[in-house]
Amino acid sequence: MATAAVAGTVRPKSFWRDWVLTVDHKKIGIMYAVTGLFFLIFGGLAALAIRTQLAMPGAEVLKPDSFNQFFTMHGTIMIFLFVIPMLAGAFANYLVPIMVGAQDMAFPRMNALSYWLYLLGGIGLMISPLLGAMPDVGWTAYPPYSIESKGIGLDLWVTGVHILGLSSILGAINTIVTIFNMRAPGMTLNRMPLFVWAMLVTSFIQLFGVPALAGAVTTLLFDRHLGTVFYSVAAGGDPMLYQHLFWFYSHPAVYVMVIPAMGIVSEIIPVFSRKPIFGYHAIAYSSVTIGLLGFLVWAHHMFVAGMQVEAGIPFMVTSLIIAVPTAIKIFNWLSTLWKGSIQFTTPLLFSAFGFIFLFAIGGLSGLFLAAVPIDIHLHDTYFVVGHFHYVVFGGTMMAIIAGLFYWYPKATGRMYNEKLGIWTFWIYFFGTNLTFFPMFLAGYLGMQRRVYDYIHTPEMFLWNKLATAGSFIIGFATILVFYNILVSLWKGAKAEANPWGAQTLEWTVSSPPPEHNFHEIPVVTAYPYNFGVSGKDHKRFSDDDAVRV
Ligand code: HEM
Ligand SMILES: [Cu+2]
Repeated sequence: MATAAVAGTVRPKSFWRDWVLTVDHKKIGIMYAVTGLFFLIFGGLAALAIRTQLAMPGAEVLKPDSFNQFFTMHGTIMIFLFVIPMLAGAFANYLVPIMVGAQDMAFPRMNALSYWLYLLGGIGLMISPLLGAMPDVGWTAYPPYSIESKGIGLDLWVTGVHILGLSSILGAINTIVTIFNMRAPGMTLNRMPLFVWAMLVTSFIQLFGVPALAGAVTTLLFDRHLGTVFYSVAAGGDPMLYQHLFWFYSHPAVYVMVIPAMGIVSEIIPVFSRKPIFGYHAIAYSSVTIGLLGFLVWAHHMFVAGMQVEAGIPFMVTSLIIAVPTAIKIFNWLSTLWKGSIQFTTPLLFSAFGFIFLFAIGGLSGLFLAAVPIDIHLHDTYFVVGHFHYVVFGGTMMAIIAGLFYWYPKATGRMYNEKLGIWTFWIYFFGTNLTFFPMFLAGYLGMQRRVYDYIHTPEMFLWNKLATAGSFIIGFATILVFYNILVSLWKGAKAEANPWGAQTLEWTVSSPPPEHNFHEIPVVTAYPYNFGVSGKDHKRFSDDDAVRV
């Protein structure tokens, strides 16, 4: 055929054209993933440095000032450069268009712009170590200290956060428009995969939340350099204002990290239990509920910041109420697993044991912190550090790894090493509990967070040793993930289009999918979790009785 002959003579695209100038959502998704994983290395090394310093009382691995800089960089990198870009950038980009049956994002060029802004903001944040001026204010950058703290590092931090925020907003708009306008015929809202629902909610959170953060850090910059007094008490300003603005974004931001993770788990569990997901609508709408309630709880971070105790009570109530939609999801996943024909693959282990179990501990410990009287004791202790790491590490990180392995065959056209994946999971699971559970105990005993040493409190020695040992086990498990991903690129068996027998649209095209995903736009006729295996109890969930909307 003439066209084929012509096509055959076209020179292969250069790396520059193929990747740097690409507007293909799948390539941009992969770029986000590679960049995010690259930043994870630095965030992880900073964590190990902090933990090494805390391994034994009286250690002097880091100088006290560098210790502050390291936990600042650790928190900032993990949240702004790894978890959020990984979920809202990598997974959303790769999956949302193809899952709704579209050929690309609604605005492909803007999508590329989002990625490049992310990289630029990331460089802004990461360059300060090279300039010898790392910020030391914690990832929250509270004034008044953040106004007095000297050095260009913090200014770069503010600028970086600002650029990242812009990137997020553009990405959010793109995702929302893609979901509302680009769905294939038959893909009604109630037939959308649950991951897509999750990204819809998450994108709205970004859209409404990020401007508050941008306002907070910009006024901070003004106070530092332009002589404004937003946060200066002496001149009539109020540092509490910063905390309100900051947490108005940053509490919902934890849902930006957790709702997509829940979306990933909701995709994986039905596939490997071979059962329709239990309570599809409940899971979808509980994401919406969590997204809305998430904006009504911010002051639970400020119970002891000088606020009236009574003012905390409504925030305590809303915080506790969030447990309801969260628990709904957990029970739905467990009901889906119940009597399923479960295949214990790596993604299932990371979702079911990893995410559900560890996130449940994280969530339950959050209830203690949400209760004003208990928080007065636990605030700013290692109990808090244990709590949020069970959520972000035990929960979000587990889901990210589950998702990486689950969609690995789709994105690369290769299978990963399952045996190694399963080992990796158990090592992670052990390491995570060994690292973060002792933090609850140390915190309960009164160990403050962000302390450099604890030499006068012998009851904390053991817990810190265990936590540090655990963190190195986590580090080792992370190396195994990288190893598996990289080696399988060369050595992995070729992946079929649908190795898991899943029913969402991305599995109907080749692995990896062609440019523009679908040669012919698919027509969707059913909802994507109609599994059923004969001879099992759950056979009653056959195609006929399954939810069809
Ligand atoms: C190997 C895994 C990890 C270890 C050992 C670890 C350890 C630590 C330690 C010891 C601290 C200092 C405690 C404090 O600030 O009070 C800390 C802070 C923090 N970590 Fe992690 N972490 C890990 C993974 C993560 C991940 C995946 C995230 C994702 C969001 C994360 C987010 C944070 C944040 C936000 C802070 C607060 C930083 C600040 O106060 O400026 N960590 N972590
Ligand atoms: Cu919060």
